[in-house]
Amino acid sequence: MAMLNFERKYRVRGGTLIGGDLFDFWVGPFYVGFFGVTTIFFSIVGTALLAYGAAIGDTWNLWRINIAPPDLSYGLAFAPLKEGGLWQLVTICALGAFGSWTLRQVEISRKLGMGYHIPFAFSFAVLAYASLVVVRPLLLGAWGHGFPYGILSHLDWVSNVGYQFLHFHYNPAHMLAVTFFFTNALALSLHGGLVLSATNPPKGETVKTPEHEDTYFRDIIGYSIGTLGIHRLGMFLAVSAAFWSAVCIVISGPFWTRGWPEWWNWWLQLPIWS
Ligand code: UQ2
Repeated sequence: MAMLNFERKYRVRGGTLIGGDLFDFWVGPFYVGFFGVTTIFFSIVGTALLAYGAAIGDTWNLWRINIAPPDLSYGLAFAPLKEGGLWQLVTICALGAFGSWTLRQVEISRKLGMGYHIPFAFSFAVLAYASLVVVRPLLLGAWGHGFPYGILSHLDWVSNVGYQFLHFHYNPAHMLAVTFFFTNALALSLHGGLVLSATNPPKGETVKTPEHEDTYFRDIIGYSIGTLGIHRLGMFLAVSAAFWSAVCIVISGPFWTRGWPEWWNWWLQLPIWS
C-alpha cells in the first residue's frame, strides 16, 4: 500500500529515548526505533521458548499445552530449564517485550509532540501482569506462585487460587475491579453505539454532528458528558479496572491469608453494635 500523504508529513526525526538516530527509521508503515528492535527480539525469543517447552512437554493439544513455573521448593532461585526455568525465561521475555512496547509508545508520542496518555494507560496492563508473576511471587517468597502459561492450566490456577480464599468475590478490591470492568463495557457500548448511530443516518441524509450526540443524552437522561469527557471517563474506568485487579491479587496471600468472606467481620465487630 502506498504511503498515506499525512504519513510523510509526520515522519520526523528525533524524540528517541536511546540510540539517537541509529534506529530512527521506518520499515513499511512501522516505526522501528531501539525499542522496536528489543520488542521483536523478546517476542521471538519468548515465543521460541514456549514452542520448545511445548515440544518437550507431553501434548500438542493447544488447550492442554502448559509451561509451568518452578516448584515452590525452589523459592526465589533460578530453576533448571525443564523444572520451571523455561517459565522464568519466558516471564523475563514477556516483561522485556511489554516494557519495550511501552517505551516505543513513549518514543512515538514524543516524536509526534503528543501527551503520554497511551503508554500511561498501557503500563497499567503491564503492571497487572507483573503483579501476578513478579510482585506477588516476590512477596510470597517463591516464583512457584506465578501462574502457568497454558490455556486451561492458567484457568485451573485462577480457580484453585480463588478457592484457596473460599469465595474470591468477597475480596473488596476484586469487587471494585469487576465493577470497573463492567462499567467500562457499559461506557464503551454507549459511546460506540452513539458514534455509529450519528455517523449512519438514513439514506439521503447527512452525517449527524456532536451536537446531536450531546442532545441525544440530554434528552434521555438530562446529562451529556461530552465528546472529550467520554474518553476521559473511558481512560479512568479502564485504568481503574487494571489497577484494582492488580491490588486484589497482590493482597491475596501477602496481606490476607484467610477466606475473603471472613474479611467482612470488621463490619460485625464495629463497636456501634455493642
Ligand atoms: C456522551 C457523549 C459522548 C458519548 C457518550 C455520552 C456527546 C460522543 C456515551 C453519554 C455518557 C454519559 C452520560 C456518561 C455515562 C456514565 C457512566 C459511568 C457509564 O454524553 O458526549 O460522546 O459517547
